[in-house]
Amino acid sequence: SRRASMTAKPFYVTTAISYPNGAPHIGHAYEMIATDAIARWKRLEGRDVYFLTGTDEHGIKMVQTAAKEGIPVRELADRNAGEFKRLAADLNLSNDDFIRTTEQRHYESVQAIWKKMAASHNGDIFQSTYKGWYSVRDEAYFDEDELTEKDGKKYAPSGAEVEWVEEPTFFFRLSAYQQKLLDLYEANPDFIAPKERRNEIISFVKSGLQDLSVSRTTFDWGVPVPDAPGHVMYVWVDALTNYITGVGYPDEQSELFRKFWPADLHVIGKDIIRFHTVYWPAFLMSAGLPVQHRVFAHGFLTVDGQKMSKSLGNVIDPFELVETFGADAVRYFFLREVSFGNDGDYSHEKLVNRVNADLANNLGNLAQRSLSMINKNCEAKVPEPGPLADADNAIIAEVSEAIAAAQKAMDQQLIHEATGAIIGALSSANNYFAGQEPWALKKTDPARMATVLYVTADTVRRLAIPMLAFVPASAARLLDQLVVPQDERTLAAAQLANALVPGTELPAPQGVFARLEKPAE
Ligand code: ME8
Repeated sequence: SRRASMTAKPFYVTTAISYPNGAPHIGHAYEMIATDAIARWKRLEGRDVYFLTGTDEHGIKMVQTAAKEGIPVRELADRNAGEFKRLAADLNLSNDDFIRTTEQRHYESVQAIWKKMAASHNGDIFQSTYKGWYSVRDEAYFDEDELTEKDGKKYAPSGAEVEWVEEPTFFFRLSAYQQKLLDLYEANPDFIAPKERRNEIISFVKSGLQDLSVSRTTFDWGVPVPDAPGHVMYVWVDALTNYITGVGYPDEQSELFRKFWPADLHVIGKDIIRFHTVYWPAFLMSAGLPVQHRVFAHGFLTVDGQKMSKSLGNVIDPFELVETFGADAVRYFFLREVSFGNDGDYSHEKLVNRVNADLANNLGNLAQRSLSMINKNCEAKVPEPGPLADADNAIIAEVSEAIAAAQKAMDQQLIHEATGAIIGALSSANNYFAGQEPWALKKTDPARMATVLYVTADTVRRLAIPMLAFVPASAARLLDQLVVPQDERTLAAAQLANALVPGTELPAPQGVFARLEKPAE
């Protein structure tokens, strides 16, 4: 209700913003799915959620890819940003906004934070000289260890010759933030997750921080540095600032900003933790803005045990995956199969096995068997339960514990544990149903049959509610079959046993989870 949303505690969650220099791959899909599950779970908790995703469109890679394709860089950005938006829709994402860093609102935001950092009391932005090995053909700098040497000359990985270049650029005084960052990690033990990542970052910061070069003069596809013709920002000030642009910055008085900043959670991949847990809090402190609460770094996906790469030809197209298996199957597979925070592996076979075992056989079967018995034997109405037996109370208690365990897991973003807890309870519910043999009770004790069917249907209701976070479309169809009102699709309602109203007329049951066939190679 409106009143609830005005008083509910806000929760702001983001994905990384992806480079649209190519079409999205399953790594991108994975991050979107996991973040969406977290956002949906928080909504089920009753939190007032804002969920942002988007694209990071500036930088030299975009310029180079567009040149290779022979199209203007803006055209490349528009085309691929469109693909990322389409992926979000195909995966049934519940994002509240989609930000593109080429939007006017973002230019205003990045220039504003830059000015704040430049005006900070120790002058965090200053001009100096950036020195490095530069390839004119690649229009990029390379680290010494990326180069090969031949006949006294040095070459980039592309084969282009590099030269030593010194250009005037702006720097950010990151070195001034070492102690402040260490204090931040100390005061906020949950700032970086998983825990091992936290230790890595603390030792990195302890080893000393160098100032960062944050502008370039060698290309112009970026946000112009204020009052410095020829300089564009490079690239992390631009990229990271999307998280505040998305909630209205530089208008710090806007409703969105006041409600949602600082962000509760940035979900990112393990390759960009440093940027999110070192640079970003330092930029925010420099600009006098509150620092985000938490960063969770997920692992990387491989395919059939191998790194995804174009040359191996094993890049999985997430659009094809959704088309073949459906969004809920794809979502469920990644959420259940991969320990969130660890690397994971995709294979068609594992997806089919996992979805068939958990969704079709476990959840689907329980719903289908109980609902079709109700349809045939209870005039298609929620049956009237009699006194509860020990077996009934045991399954009711087990479901309560499973939902509580899932909540505890989701509080730490342990999504695979949360799904595991729900599926475990479903499996027990199947055993309960099989053990009570309601089909046999039909003749011997119809009142007891009604009780078993009631308890089973209510169990399906209670477990379908948390599943809304993971398989939103199918879980909603299940709840529709039980005629559960929209405002009772909350975790609080899931924790109330026996809430199905006896006598409620139910529609004819329909299968919700079809068994998947392994696709032909
Ligand atoms: O890093 N498995 O963009 P990006 C799992 N624009 N996750 C993966 C992955 C894989 N194989 N490959 C990439 C960027 N990712 C920057 C971010 S944020 C202010 C700027 C994840 O398109 C990656 O870790 O390379 C990152 O979180 C996201 O996908 C976008 O990666």
